Amino acid sequence: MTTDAATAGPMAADTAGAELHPGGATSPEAHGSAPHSDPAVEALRQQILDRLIYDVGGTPKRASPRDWFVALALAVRDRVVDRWRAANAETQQRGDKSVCYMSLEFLVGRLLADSLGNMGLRDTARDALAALGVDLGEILEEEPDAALGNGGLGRLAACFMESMASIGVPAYGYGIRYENGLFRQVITDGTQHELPEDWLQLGNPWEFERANLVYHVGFGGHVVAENGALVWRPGETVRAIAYDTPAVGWQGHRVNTLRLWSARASDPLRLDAFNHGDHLGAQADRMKAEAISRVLYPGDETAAGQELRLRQEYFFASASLQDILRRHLSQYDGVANLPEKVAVQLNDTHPAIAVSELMRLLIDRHGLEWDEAWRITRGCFSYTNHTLMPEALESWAVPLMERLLPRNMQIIYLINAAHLDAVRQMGGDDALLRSVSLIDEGNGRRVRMGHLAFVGSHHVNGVSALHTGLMRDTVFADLNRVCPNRIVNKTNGITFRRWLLRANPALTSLLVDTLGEGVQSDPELLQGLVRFADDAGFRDRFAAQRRTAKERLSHVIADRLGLAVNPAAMFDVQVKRIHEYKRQLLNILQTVALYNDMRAQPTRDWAPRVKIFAGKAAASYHEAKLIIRLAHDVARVVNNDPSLRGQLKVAFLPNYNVSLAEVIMPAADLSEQISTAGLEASGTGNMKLALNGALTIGTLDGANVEIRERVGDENIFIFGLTAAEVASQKRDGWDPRAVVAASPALSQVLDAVANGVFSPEEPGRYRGLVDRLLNHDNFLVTADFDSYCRKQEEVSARWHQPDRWWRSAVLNTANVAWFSSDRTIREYAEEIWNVAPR
Ligand code: 26V
Repeated sequence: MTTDAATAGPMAADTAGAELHPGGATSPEAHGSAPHSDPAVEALRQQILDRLIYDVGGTPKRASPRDWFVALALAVRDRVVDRWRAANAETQQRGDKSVCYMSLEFLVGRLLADSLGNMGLRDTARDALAALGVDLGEILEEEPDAALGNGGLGRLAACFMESMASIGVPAYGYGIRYENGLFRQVITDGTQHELPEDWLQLGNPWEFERANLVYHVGFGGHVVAENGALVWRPGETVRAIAYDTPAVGWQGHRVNTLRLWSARASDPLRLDAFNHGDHLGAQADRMKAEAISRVLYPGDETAAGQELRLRQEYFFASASLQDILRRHLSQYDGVANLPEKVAVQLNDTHPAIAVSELMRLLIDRHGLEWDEAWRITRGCFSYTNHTLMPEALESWAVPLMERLLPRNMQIIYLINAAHLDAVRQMGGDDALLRSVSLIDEGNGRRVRMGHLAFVGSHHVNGVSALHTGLMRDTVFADLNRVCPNRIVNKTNGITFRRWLLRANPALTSLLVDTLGEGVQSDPELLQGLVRFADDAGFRDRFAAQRRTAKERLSHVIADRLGLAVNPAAMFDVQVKRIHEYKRQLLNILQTVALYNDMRAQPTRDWAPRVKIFAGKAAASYHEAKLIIRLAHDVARVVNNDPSLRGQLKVAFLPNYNVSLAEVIMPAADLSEQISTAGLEASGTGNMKLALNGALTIGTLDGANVEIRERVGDENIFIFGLTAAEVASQKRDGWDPRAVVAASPALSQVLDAVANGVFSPEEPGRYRGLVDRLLNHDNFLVTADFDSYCRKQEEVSARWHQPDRWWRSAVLNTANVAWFSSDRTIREYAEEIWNVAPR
């Protein structure tokens, strides 16, 4: 094993070519293209050619766009590697503290444009490729998205990796290298189907396989007493192999490491069985082991699915901690100073088993006493909570934990005993003890992973001010009482490099022209736009740049849906995972109400709108899939009704992912952030849309609250019940039928939906959906409907006053600099990690 993987070991594919051709440079004549006069362009052109010939094995004449993509990515990677080695060497030599961001999800998207942009190579690459007769824009489209995440939580981890590198926080991201990331969504007749996303099929030029960086992770077996010590004898061992991807910061300032684990069987082939003709059985162990890194979020409907998920969590937690300890001990004599050198952030409870695993490694492998191990463990960990929804709070059945992780289960019991003793000493009664226990006794005995993460951490954070307040007051109220001051807030952020500079080059060039180059590095300079909000000429330029983005999105809509939309219409956008609490249904029902109104008053001066939806539903989430179906059914009717004269269109774009988001965010006029108040922990799409100049229509939920504080009440459209009102209405009981009866518009909409106006071929398709609203309406769709529709009318009225609309839009862009993930990371670094950015 090496001391530091980024500075040692063979670099797999990329050095293979160099060995064949140590001289490196190829003569331009050999490939029939002339040298470029700009030396920087010429150097990159040469490097791309070398990579194409010696690594891809292609020739310029016959190279496919994919070949050029790989050649360019490898050429860029070479330059990144130099910075990477330098950054790692410096951190090690100075003994700086570093961050380990443990996350089962990293929703990275594409890396080429990001690396080029951050390395300042975008124009050079464009010219170098042009000299080879290749178009950079086309090449960028060749890269598949790395979709190793479900939604906001995974994308946050990716933004944080970019920000940590940009502001100079030494960091490793630890996760799993899933062979199949998030499924590809295909819609046929309005129904979602899930297809595997095979992002690694053609290889991945960004990663380095560290064949020499391997850890063993055990499962099952027994704990036995040997010479007075407890020893775990696992029944099965899986190998974890590291794959490293460089994470490049702004202007190549620092390069960190995303280290993802791939699972391999310890004993890939039972040769005896194979030779006896059992060809499949001989490989069964291999299949079982490798299933661990096969798919992101395996379906957990079945017991087998749940077990696989727990195996994933433990596999990556154990491998990552073994790696952290190995790196630490290569530099220091012991583990006593681990908390001074590493901060380990648990991204949600998915890595929470790391708490007991670090205890196990410190005690069983490194011979520490319990108290010292606990001091180190609590000194290292901190935990971020991303949802308070009860059905999303992770817990594992005790019998499963005992069978799969017997030693960890013993340690969890011991942690719990010490924790409950302390609470008892504080005078805690039985009710308090039951509520703060790591074991839920009421529910067939389950380990509460949120409690384990909370107790094992020095800080616990929520992701917006409102959400953190709700953590203190609701789900974690009792733990907060016994561990006061542990909960802190860290409002989420987004990386402006990806979500403004790269996604919206038209707007960025206007910002640079107006505010200077500095705005690219320092988002606080966006404040300077405030004084341009009342400048009609500037507002026109702002609207014109956004028009470019809207035309681009119109083309995507035409290509993918065969639907013509008017780029001059208001683009009203709701893009995010499909979930009942996010209330896409509320938006669709308002669309139907608007449709009814437009037909009833055809001569009114309607604000033309395109309702744009995108998002995936979990494969087994039937209600969410039905909402997708309804959106399509409504779209079919609305889009084909000539009486609307094109004033309303509905577009559901399939397969929402990071790359599609990069096209949508710059083109949105209206940002729909309409979750039931109290249920959206933060939201980050809300920040991306506001930054690009969309006005928000939203509830006082998650980070919307803080967006309003910054952009000002007159530049955001807030409606609906507050979190406190939602809680009291639920507590007091309420009757959705009475609410519907009191709203003629809603009654009409629900009648139409329930009676098959949008599904004439199956009139009863939405009967159940409407019945659920009338009988339960758990997400208060009916309760907020009228308030939402009134707010939408205000939105339309504002659209009719372009001066006011664009003034508000400019003020949104001007005032959201605080939502940069650089700010978020600085706060974590200072208040949680105690790491100094440099
Ligand atoms: C998952 C599930 C799955 C089971 C059914 C209910 C349910 C409800 C919520 C979730 C979300 C799990 C964690 C998550 O992704 N949270 C998101 O984290 C983002 C980054 O902090 C934040 O912006 C989003 O508001 C939050 O939903």
